[in-house]
Amino acid sequence: MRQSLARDFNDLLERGRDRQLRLAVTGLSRSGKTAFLTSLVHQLRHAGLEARLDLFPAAREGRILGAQRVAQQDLGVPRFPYDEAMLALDDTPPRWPEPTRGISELRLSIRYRPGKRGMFRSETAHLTLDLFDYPGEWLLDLPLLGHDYLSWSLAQPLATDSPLHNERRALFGDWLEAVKGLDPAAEADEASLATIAEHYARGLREAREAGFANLQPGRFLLPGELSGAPVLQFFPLPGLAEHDRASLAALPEQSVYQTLVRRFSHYQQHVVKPFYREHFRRFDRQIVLVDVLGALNAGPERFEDLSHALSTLMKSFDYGKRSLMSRLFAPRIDRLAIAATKADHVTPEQHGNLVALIEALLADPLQDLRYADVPVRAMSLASIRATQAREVEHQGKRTPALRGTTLAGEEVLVFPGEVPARLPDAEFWARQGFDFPAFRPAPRDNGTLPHIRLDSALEWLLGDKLQ
Ligand SMILES: Nc1nc2c(ncn2[C@@H]2O[C@H](COP(=O)(O)OP(=O)(O)O)[C@@H](O)[C@H]2O)c(=O)[nH]1
Ligand SMILES: [Mg+2]
Repeated sequence: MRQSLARDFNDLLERGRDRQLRLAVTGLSRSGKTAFLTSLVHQLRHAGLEARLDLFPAAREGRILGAQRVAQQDLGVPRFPYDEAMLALDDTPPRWPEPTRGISELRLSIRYRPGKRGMFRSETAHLTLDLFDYPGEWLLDLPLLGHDYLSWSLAQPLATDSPLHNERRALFGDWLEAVKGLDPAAEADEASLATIAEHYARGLREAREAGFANLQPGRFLLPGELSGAPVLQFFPLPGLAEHDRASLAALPEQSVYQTLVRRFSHYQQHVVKPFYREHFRRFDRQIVLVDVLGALNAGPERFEDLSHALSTLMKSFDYGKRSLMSRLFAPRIDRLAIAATKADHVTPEQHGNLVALIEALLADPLQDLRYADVPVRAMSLASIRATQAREVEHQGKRTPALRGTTLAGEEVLVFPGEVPARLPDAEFWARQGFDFPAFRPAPRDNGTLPHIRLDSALEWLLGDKLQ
């Protein structure tokens, strides 16, 4: 009661006055962050004009008067390359924006007329929206903060030789070969550690190319100025066990094991922590983007891998009281969205299943979030719709299909398959009922970027701030 009174009072004070919102757009690499941010900025800039945002009342009611990019607060962080992204999308033929290699941010000033309930009905107000884009590779390092070297090493997929990881193992062949002969107790040899670490980094890069998600350490994939530094020269040691902890701890300083322990902890302290302290601390809202369909398309091992990567990632965000991140940095996220991206890869009647599937995939973190009383919504969307829904006659029946242009420029009409509403089981994979090509974005012919339910995401993330 008291709390809600306080909230009403705050609302009253805030209304008609400038508001501010910091939104973090997070997701693993290739999950669709750049496309989402580009479309979000684009739609807001065209809201109230030609943008189609029926599920975003502030826009539908014509209360958004404009959105402009303004100078951001942190001058040391690159600006989100919105213009470059739009240029790519407007190219002939249209291209997807280039992947971004680092962190970036963008500040939008949104001018709007408060809703009917506002006290200052006729006045206009501003919402300053700070948007943050983090490389998926760096986010992957978050879970690493909850480990020490031994527990991290044991948690890595190749720590044991389970057949679950056969495809991954094939990509790490050189590393597995090289690390096999390495004795944790032997004296560390700088050059050989560097070589083995390079094999490991190459395995990670190839695994990323092959669609794997659970890839640590993330900086090995985007080393930037750390390229070649010893802090990036460690890797897990297969064949260790928790019950070796005491004997491993007793190994001499110069041993392979102790050297890797030092590098791991240096990486935690000097690479991962500063990133979160400086860039990842104070945002109010977060959207987590997940390419569920891409993982379905890639098969069972990749799907399982995504599931694992997401649950560890979400555990480290963990918005409840006990979480690692809240203990370290006390974030105050008051609202969260979890979105299955690229929904235009499946026919519209599958979208309900897609939401059910992402809820199943994130069941544990969703439960924790609800327990922590953080409002959260799962949805499916396409930031930039590249296909059109059609119906075709098939054996006398009308069935749904998608029309689009492949990256190679071929026009196709496809039925990509049914999305399971639950986590796919062996039977689903045996049927292999899922397949779609990547599509080229459609030319927008001076219109706004087509999307699916981006307006619904905007409403969930910003709607209340534009009341
Ligand atoms: N069809 C379709 N493809 C998308 C969409 N969003 C992203 N993609 C594809 O996914 C790729 C990766 O997206 P991007 O936004 O760069 O991912 P990021 O690494 O998370 O920033 C793009 O190059 C597109 O091929 C979408 O809404 N529809
Ligand atoms: Mg990106």
